[in-house]
Parts: sequence; C-alpha cells; structure tokens
Amino acid sequence: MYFDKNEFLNDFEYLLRTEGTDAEHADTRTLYNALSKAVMAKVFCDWEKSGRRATRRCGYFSAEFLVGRAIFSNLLNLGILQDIREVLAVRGIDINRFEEVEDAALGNGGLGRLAACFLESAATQNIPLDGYGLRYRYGLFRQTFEDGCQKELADDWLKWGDPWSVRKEEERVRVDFADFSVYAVPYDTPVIGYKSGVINTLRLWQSEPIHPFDFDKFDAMRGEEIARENFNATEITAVLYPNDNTEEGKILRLRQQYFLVSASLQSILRKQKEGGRYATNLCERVVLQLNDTHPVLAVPELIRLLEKDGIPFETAFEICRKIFRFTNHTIMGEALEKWRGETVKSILPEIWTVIGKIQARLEKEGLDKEKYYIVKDGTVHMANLAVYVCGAVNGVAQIHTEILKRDVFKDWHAWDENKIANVTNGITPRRWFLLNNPKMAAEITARIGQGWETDLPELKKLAAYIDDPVFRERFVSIKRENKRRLADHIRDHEGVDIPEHFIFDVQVKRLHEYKRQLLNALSVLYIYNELKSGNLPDFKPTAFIFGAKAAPGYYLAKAIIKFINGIAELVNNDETVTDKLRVAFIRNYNVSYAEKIVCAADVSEQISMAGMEASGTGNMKFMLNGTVTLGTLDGANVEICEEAGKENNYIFGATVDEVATVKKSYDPKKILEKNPKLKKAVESLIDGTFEGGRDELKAVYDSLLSGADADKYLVLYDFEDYILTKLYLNAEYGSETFTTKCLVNMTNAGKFSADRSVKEYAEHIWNI
Ligand code: 26W
Repeated sequence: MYFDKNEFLNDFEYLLRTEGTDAEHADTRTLYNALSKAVMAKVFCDWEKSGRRATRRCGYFSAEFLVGRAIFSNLLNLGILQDIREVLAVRGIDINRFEEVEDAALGNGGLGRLAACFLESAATQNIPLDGYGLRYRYGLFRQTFEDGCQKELADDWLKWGDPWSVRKEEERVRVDFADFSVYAVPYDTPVIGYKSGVINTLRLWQSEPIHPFDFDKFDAMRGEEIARENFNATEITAVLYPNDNTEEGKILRLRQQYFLVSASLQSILRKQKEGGRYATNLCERVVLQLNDTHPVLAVPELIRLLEKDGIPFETAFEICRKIFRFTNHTIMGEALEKWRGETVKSILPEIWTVIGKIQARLEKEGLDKEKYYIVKDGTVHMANLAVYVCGAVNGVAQIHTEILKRDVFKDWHAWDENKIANVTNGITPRRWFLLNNPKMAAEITARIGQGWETDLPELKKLAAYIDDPVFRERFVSIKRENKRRLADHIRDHEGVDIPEHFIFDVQVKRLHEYKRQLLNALSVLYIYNELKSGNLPDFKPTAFIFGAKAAPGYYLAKAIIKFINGIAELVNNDETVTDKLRVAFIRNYNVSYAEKIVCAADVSEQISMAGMEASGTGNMKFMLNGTVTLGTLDGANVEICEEAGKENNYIFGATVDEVATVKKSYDPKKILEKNPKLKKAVESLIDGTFEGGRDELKAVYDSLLSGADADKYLVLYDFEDYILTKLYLNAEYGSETFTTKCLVNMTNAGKFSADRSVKEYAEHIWNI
C-alpha cells in the first residue's frame, strides 16, 4: 500500500472539515472516524484485489466475532502505526486518545475471540478466509457492580460510529420466516493481514424491515402494523445472547441463527451464479466452517436452496458433505444446542421438511436408532446434525478431541473413524504481543531479527539468550513497567491500589463453575486467614486480580462474583494485611482490558476441572507474554506443558482419569473434616463474615456440600494440591529459577500462534 504522511494529513484534515471541525477542536469520536475513514480510503484498492485473487475460498460462519478495538491493530498490520502516531503528533493529538474508543464486543468469550484471531491470521498467511456473522446493535453487555453484585448495561458500541465497515445496500437479500420476511443488509469490514497486502472480508448482516415506511398502511391508519413490522425486523439482530456455555432454546435465537445462514448462503450462491457456474461447481470454490452448532442450520438451508434450483435431495446432500466442516468448542451437555421440532416447524417449515429428509436418510443407513439420530422425541439435536452431514469435525485441543472421540461423539467416531480431527487453537501474536507488549517485542527482534512475528516458532532462537543477564534484566524491567501501567489503570478504573512489587496473580475469563473462580477465591480467603494467624511469615505480597462476566441469568455465577467482591472488600480494608495482600475484581473485562493484563501478569490461573475446558486461549496469551501457568492438566494447558515443560509451570490437581475415578464415590464433606482451614474458608460463606448477599452465598455453600451433585467440579477435592502449588510458586517468585521459567514459556509459545491453526485448517480441513 502506498503511504505518504503529508498526503495522509491532508486527507485526514479534509475529512475533519466535512464534519465542520479541525484537529484542534474535534472530539475523540470525530477524530477517530476521520482517521479511520482516511485509512479505509487507502485500503480499498488492495481489498478489491484480494477478493478477486482466490478461486477457492472458505467462509467462516459464526454467530460471534469478538474483534475488540480495530484502530490500533489495523494500523499495526498496515505497517503505519508509527507514521500515524507522528502525523497526529504534528497536530498535537496523542494517538492513545483512541483508547477511549469502545470495543466491538460481538461475542461472548473464547469462541468469538478465536474467530477474530483466525480471520487476522488467515489474512496474514494469505489464506482466503472470510467471516460471516451478525451485526448486533448491542454487543455483550457492559458490566458494573452495585454492592458487589453484577449489573448489566447495554453495550451501545455504535455510538462511536462504525468507520471500518461499508454498507453494501445493493447486496441485500430477503430472508423468509413463516410469519414474516426481512431484509438482510451486509456490512463489510476489511480484515487486514499483517504486512501481507492481503485483505479479507468480515461480512456482518443487519436485519431491516422490507417496507421501512409503508405509505399505504400509514394512510389507512394502520400504524400498529407498521410498528410491528419494524419491530420484527430490527429485533433479529438487536442483541447478542449473553450466554456462554448454556443453551436456552429461545425462538429469537433460532431466528438469528437462520437469518445468519440464510443470508450468507444466498449471497454466496448468488456470486457463484454470477460467475456462470453453479451448484455442483460450488464444491470446488466454496468450503464453509461452522463455528459450533450456532450456524448449523446452514446445512438444511443449503439443501433447501439447492432443491429450489432443481437439484435433487441426494445430490444436494452430497454437496453439503463436501462443503461443510464443523468445530465443536465444548463438551458441556447443557451447551449442546437442541431445538423443539414444533418450534422449527412453525417458524421454518421448509427447514423442518429438509431435516426430516436428512433424518430419513440417516435411518436408511441401517444404524442403531438409539445411538444415531438427529430428531428424537420431537427434538432436533444440532450437534448430531452437524456430525452426520459435515465432511470433517474437529476439536480444539488434543485432550478435547480425545474426549470427543471417546465420549461425546463416541458412536459417531465408531461409525466413521476418519471424521474427527484435532486442530489446537491459537492466538494472533500481532494483537497479543506486538501491539500490547511492543517493548518486549523490540528486545526480541534486536536479538533474533524480524520474521518471528509471522513465524512464531522462531522464538525458539531466544533459547540462546535465556541465561544472558542483559536479556533477563530487560525482561524483568519491561514486565515491571507493564505492571505499573496496569496498576495505574486499575487504580483509575476500579479504585484499588496495587503496588508494582506485588505478585500479579490473574484469573480472567467468563465466569463459570467449571472454570473454578471459586477455588481461587477460597484460596485467597485461606491465605488471608493464615496471614492473620501469623502462619505465613515468608509469604510474598500478592494481588489477586479477577475479571469475569457472568451470564445475566446464571445465579451461581453471579453469586460467586458477589463472594469475590466481598473478599476484596474484607481484604483491602484490613490494615493488618495491606503489605501482603490485595484483591481486585476488575469491571467489564474485555479484549482491550485483556491486552493490558496479559503482558503484566506474573501468574496465569488456568484452573478448570480437568476435562472441562475444551482448550482455552487466554492461557496462550499469558504464556506468549512470558507468564507461568498455575493450572490443571486441562485443554491446551496440556500442550503448553508439552512445549515448555511441566516443570516450568505450576501444575496441580486431578487429571481427567482421576476425575472419573474420584467421582464414583465422592463425599466433599469428608474433605472438610480433614482440612479445618479449608473448612473455615468455606464456612465464611454462611457464618456472617460477609454482610449482605446471604442467600447468594448460601447457594454457593450448598453447591459445594448439598445434594447428589455436590461439588460437581471438585473444588474441594483439588484444593489442597492447589494451595500447596500456589504457595510453592509464591516461594519461588523473584528467584532466578522463576525468571527462567517465564522465559522458557515465552520461548516455546510458537505452537500457539493462530497462524499455525489456520494453516492446519487450510491444509487438512479446507483443502485450500
Ligand atoms: C448455546 C450457548 C452456547 C454459547 C457459547 C454454547 C456454547 C458456547 C461456546 C461453545 C462456548 C465457548 O466459547 N467455548 C470456548 O471455545 C474456546 C475456543 O475454542 C475454547 O478455547 C474454550 O475452552 C471454550 O470454552
């Protein structure tokens, strides 16, 4: 891309004038929009070219794309971040002002962020991958706390404008439901590869009424009808469902899913028709990756569309097998989507008919009906539909894929043992290292040269510097600087002071029982009690930093937030421990906050019960930034240990096999009997230690000790090993050994680049 600073400054200032302002007077929003639009004007040409380059492309169908803030990452990838910083400085504008711009949070967590990383990596690696998703009016809720309880606020991300997208009015399509129809209007966003010249597309669909304003109806005073049509249409893409890992068979969600896949398929088919080629040739040019079950209605919808064009069912089915691929992201039963047949039938009757045909085809294969079904007892099982039809299915980390084969999809695996494959997740090292940790990146480049940014295993060359005192000193002091920056941010935003010499022990991720924030919380209380009793004289000062959103309807998750906020208040207001202990629950954890956190952490807590976390990707971000993992042998932690050595991390707890054994005869009460200090920490939930939230805390207590499923996630079982490992880490912190462990992790993070993941998909799954 051609770039000239003076020319750019002219463009930028011209755009400001069209808004009736100038660089000196414009507010952040106006500056942001003018700057972004000026950059957009520069990329159009390359964008156009990239779109025409490949004959075979992959479409990544996903209900979520958690892209975060676009501006810095786009400038970095275009190679003009420094230039723009200077151009702005000429007019007295500090580029960091744009940190005010809110994230596009069109996703819940891991699955949505993975989709965003994959798009960036694909563009960087010149892989023709386009995203297809939904343009939610409101993204994931903003979180605040009131009396320690989570409160949700609407995420009005569009108030900043959306200068990185282009509305493609002429490419709109109609989507029909049984009861009404709507338009789907695409907004295309460029996905800019890192210094690759390649720009792919993220296409997000917005729902709109067919008759924006119907004069006939208006004249006939049928205002209510107009309002109803407007509501029906805009409602579909109004808001992102905030559930992560729990299924909630809501009709509106079904509409969203169908809207996404119908619009995307129609626009893809339309392009194939334009090229004078169609249907059967589709298989040569298009492959579609289904990101979990959310877009799986694409399967019957494609069959429906092909049948309409005169292609027989069986041929259409074979086309689907060639075109569709499916990724599973969780083994949690409650997250495997199911739809009532009656619901599907009433809203999408033609889809219901096609699903019936697929079920009939499955029955003809002569398999055991108890094991192989798509519709059973009037319920549609979306994962089974995906596994039956898609040409390939994958899990997201080795251990997860093994569990899919052995357990979740065991019968399907027996039916076709070549269908299930593994592609371990990855993260983009551009956003998660170059951008958020530029000083460390510069130190690395100074030693091993450029190239590692797009070939992350090159980091292994750093092995030669791990014992170099100068390099070690640089690592420690840059980490210290990052910690200071995070501490400033936390002080300004959360009102908690964290001295930079404290150990920054961090757990940030969605709140879920299986992720066991409660285990961490209990350990903090335990340490607090021990400090008060004078039992931990050598304990090194530690700040426990939490960040997590709970699904609004997830009672226990919210109760755990309340509990942790209670602990924070107790600890932070107790002068007898201020020099040893701080607790901060940061508000509204999101992508931009994560960028500040992962380069400043000393400890990365990845403590899910073994077998539960499909992969995790936060774990990779911390590792890459030179942070040790305090974790279980779960998800990608297993592979982190393979790469960096188990001895260089702090691994504890029951393994997948042990979990299975323990669960056969588990009595959490017995654990408390044997461990009075743990018992004290647990009983603080009910003994009046905390004011307020009595019912919530009691519910947390009961989840550990009452009923047949008490302590489902073995919090109490794993506690002892956890606290010992945590204290062992605390003892090692600050030593040369500890610094070496950090560096060994950074050096061996190469495998976890999303560049590697997308290349594996391209080669083994997409055949691109
Ligand atoms: C229908 C409700 C629902 C919502 C979200 C069901 C399932 C989900 C996702 C599958 C949850 C999710 O984000 N899973 C995470 O995916 C990441 C990317 O592969 C993994 O790293 C995480 O381990 C996994 O929890």
